[in-house]
Amino acid sequence: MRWNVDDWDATVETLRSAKAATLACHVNPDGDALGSLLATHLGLKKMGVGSTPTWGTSPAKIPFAYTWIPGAQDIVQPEDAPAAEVFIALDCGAADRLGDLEGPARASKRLINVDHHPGNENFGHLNVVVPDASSTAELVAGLLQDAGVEFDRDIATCLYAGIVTDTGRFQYSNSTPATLRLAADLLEYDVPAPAIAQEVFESSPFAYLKLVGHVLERAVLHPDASFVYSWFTRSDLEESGVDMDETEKLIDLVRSTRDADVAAMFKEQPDGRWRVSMRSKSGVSVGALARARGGGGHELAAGFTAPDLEATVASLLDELRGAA
Ligand SMILES: [Mn+2]
Repeated sequence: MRWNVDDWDATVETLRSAKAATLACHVNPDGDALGSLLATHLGLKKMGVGSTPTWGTSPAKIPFAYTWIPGAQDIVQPEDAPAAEVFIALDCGAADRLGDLEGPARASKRLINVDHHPGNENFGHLNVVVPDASSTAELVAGLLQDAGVEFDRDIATCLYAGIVTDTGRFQYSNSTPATLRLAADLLEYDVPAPAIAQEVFESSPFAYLKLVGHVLERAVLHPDASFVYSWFTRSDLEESGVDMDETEKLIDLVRSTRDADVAAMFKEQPDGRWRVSMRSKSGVSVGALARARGGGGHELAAGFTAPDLEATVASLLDELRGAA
């Protein structure tokens, strides 16, 4: 084990001795959420543990870019998840990221929290929280290895999917030599890396391109704050036929301009509030900006929810101009 985590050995022991476990990643799952969820699930199955993978949105529907991921056929709806003695939360920076499953998670005898988000509240009975890890999948790889699980193509594929997405295809600063060595080891199991790249990064439905068009056309740049943002509404999604689950990467298009260090994407929620995703390329911690607004995340990638778009932009501009 590379990381110095107090609860590591107890977590490995719990994985080895559990009879049954319910597993959940965060709502609106991304590649790391799904990859770490299903790698853990497949690993537990191999150890003979009755494992149920899910997440707390009804219906829990796999995003189109991940329908190929091994273990997807085992995912159950959150209301059908059994009240197992062990509950494993994966890639959840806070307990409320479990959505509808926060209650069942807290009610379980043993709640294990495996995550790499800074500011994680250690909401589990056992906490494997490593902000230096590239991905939750990287932590799951270590836990499964220490639990004696032999990797196979399916497990390696899930782990690789988590790592390649959370590192931005090994481009972000969280990509350490150890991360790349692990990825190389995973490729030894015949992981279909080019096919994963194509499915995850180049498989947009045509309708998605139209939504991208709207979002980019609307983008607003504030050079004095080095800030760029854009937004989309519920009716944009309805008109384009794109699911909220499929909008995770819009922020990456907006952040790609050289004219801003900080980017935000405002996504209108069913209740009319805005889910705000933020990214930073500089010393500005969007994690701090998000936490100050009741959200959370990493220093360079974070999010929060706000009632009003204009007021939120104004308050972000105030802080960013102060920081500039
Ligand atoms: Mn992650």
